[in-house]
Amino acid sequence: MAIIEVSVPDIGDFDEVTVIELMVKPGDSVKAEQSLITVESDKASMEIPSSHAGVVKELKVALGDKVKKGSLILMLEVAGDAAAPAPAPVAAAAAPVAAPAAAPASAPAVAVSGPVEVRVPDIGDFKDVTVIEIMVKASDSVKQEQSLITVESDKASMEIPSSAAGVIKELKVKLGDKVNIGDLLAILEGSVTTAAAAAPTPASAPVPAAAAPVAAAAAPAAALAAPAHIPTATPSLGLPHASPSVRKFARELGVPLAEVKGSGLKGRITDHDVQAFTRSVMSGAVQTVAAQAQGKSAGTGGNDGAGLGLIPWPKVDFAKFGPIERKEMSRIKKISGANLLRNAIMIPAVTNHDDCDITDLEAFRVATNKENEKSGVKVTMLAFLIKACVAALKKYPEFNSSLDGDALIYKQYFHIGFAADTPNGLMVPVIKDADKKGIFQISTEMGELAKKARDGKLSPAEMSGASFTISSLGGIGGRYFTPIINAPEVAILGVCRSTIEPIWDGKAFQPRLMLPLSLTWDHRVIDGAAAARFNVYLGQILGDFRRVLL
Ligand code: CAO
Repeated sequence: MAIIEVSVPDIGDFDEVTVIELMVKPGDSVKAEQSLITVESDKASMEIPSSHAGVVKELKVALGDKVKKGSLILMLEVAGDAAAPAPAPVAAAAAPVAAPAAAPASAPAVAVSGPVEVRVPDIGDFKDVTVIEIMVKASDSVKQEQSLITVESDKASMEIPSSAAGVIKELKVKLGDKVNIGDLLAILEGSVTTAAAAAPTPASAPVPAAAAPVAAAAAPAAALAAPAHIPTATPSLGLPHASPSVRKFARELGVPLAEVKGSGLKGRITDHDVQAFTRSVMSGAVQTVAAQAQGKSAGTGGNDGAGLGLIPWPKVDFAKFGPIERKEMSRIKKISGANLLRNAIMIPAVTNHDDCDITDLEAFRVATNKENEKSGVKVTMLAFLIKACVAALKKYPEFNSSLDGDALIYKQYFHIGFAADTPNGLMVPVIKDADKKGIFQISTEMGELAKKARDGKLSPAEMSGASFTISSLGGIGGRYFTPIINAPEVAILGVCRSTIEPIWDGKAFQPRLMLPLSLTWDHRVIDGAAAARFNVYLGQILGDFRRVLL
């Protein structure tokens, strides 16, 4: 083991840069080339990597410190004696960095008129850097050396300035584009002033890259790719203050950096800030602007319907009309409400109503329950409905499918959800593999799941995986209703209270027990005729279960 010093390597023309981020702390194990600190000039930020692998013993810089080539960053404990000459600065071993060329601001300017191409200047070893910010737009007047875009490699970001003054006629890059030396950025027009070295050319002839006012990166190390430094007066607009690695981290997580509050020096966003933001979003404490906008358009956030182009939700001072009490909705109601609204809005749903004769089935159910009184298991109508639906789903498989883009996923399992009314709101437990279970087992499981639902003890697994859902209001009453499909399912069966009806048998009216069915289906997947057939078949089975055997 040996202790070595890790110092700032050659960072080219960067005279003094500010330490804006400490990426390691004492006790951390670091790999060779791992970034240790981020430093920043007025136009660029860069990460300084470790020259060796080892364990950080002591940090020798603090946030806000000014450092330059040779400044001690930290003491590192490294294995073996390869690094035995501990005090020797390791800058040489550290990847060298770009040496910016002389800023051309000093170059004499010449005035020309006509279109001029602005191209990516010599940015040293930077290849395929990504455009992460566009600071100007067509018809903007720009000064010579005004920053036009920001590009980013995996370790550094830099602003690319205009090589000339003029009015932007056309921008030739967009966010996310990869650019290289010589790529066309913009076409300027009007009275264009450009550096004398950069002979202004018509649009057809590119401005020579050499003339562009940026750094000529001298060193090849990709790990410490240093940004070109161009001292211009225009500040960076709008881009959140964060190092390239933090920006990359945020991109990977899909975190909108502009919404993250930085806790670092001068409000700089650190990776901890990104993590904390992600945690807040996941816990529901914070909503991203995009989610808010989406929520609004789905009516879950602002509820103003603006996203759908609707007039705003009415805001009424109810207290003006009489006494009121405001009560927060339960968490389950809020969650199910958001889901129901999305499903109601997004699914072109149609509901078919029908009645089926369950006179014999109900007689059978009552007799079965009588016979099995002692077993403690009560056979319910809903259990028969589940079995009948499984038979209908087998016959009409598109009802047991889900949309996946332009394709349909046909499920070969039959997991049936059933809506359960609970004090906290609507829940949908799922009977898994209902095709493989008998009426007794289904009745027992339903009883257990319904109790768990009421007690708020259903696990997420017990509520997921349904391929079709039944919502039964039979125990309560009503005639028909229009249930909302439980996406990504494509159909749902609503059942209401059965009543004795006079049914014409061809000779006379007979008192029959009729069960009202309401089948809602997704018209993107199912046609009206198929829905009618499904209901008819379901009714036939409920009328005579022997048909399942046919
Ligand atoms: N017609 C007539 N009577 C019916 C019936 C029907 N379709 N369905 C059930 N019944 C009767 C039962 O026979 C039982 O009568 P007895 O007490 O005399 O035996 C009574 O109604 C109560 O049944 P139940 O509710 O205990 O059992 P279930 O299987 O019908 O329902 C469950 C269980 C969990 C689905 C139910 O309790 C429930 O929560 N239903 C509400 C579902 C809901 O909210 N849907 C709307 C969703 S959309 O907002």
